[in-house]
Amino acid sequence: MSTSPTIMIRGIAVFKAYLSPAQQVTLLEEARAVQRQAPLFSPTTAGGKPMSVRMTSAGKYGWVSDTGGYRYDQRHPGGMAWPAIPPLALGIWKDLAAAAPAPECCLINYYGKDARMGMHQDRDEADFRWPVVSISLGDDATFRVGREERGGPTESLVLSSGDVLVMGEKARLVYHGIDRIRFGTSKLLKNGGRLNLTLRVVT
Ligand code: MD6
Ligand code: FE
Repeated sequence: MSTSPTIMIRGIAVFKAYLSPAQQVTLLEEARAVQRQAPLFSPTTAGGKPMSVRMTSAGKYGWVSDTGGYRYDQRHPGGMAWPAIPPLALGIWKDLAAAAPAPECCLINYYGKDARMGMHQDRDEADFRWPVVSISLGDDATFRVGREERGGPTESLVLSSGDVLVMGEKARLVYHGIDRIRFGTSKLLKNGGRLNLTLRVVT
């Protein structure tokens, strides 16, 4: 595994093709095992609209969003505790976030054909000294990056299966989102689409 970024974009370190095709298959199997225990669900925004992305989590905390607002919770909406974080994802965290404590959440987002994610900041965690590590599997997606304030010019890059990015330090609170996915560009997921795993320290 390489440890110097392929590119930096607004302080975000991007590691293209960090995972080999075989590692991508392993991580996908680990993510599927999480989904069997903690099925993907469709969160609603605090305003009550369904999000186009389906989600689940692994680790001590998972991210949930419903009409009561969004928060980290120790239970899946179905009432069960979250499964353990996939081992391959933990290994990536140890490589790329070596100075940080162990991650407490691995959020898994699934994007079908028309899913996207609006521009947002990740700021529900207690300590912004620790980075968010993000792993992409499956179809290509356009990742958009702004600045620490809403609005203004943005830059974008295409994330492909096996790419990893680290959003930390000065980039920890930049706005970012997923414009759209390029459905069918990868054969990794049998029915197409994209999985994104993000690892964080929550408390
Ligand atoms: C995604 N990623 O790639 C959405 N957040 O599907 C995120 O929202 C994200 O990639 C924080 C840090 C890295 C990320
Ligand atoms: Fe995010």
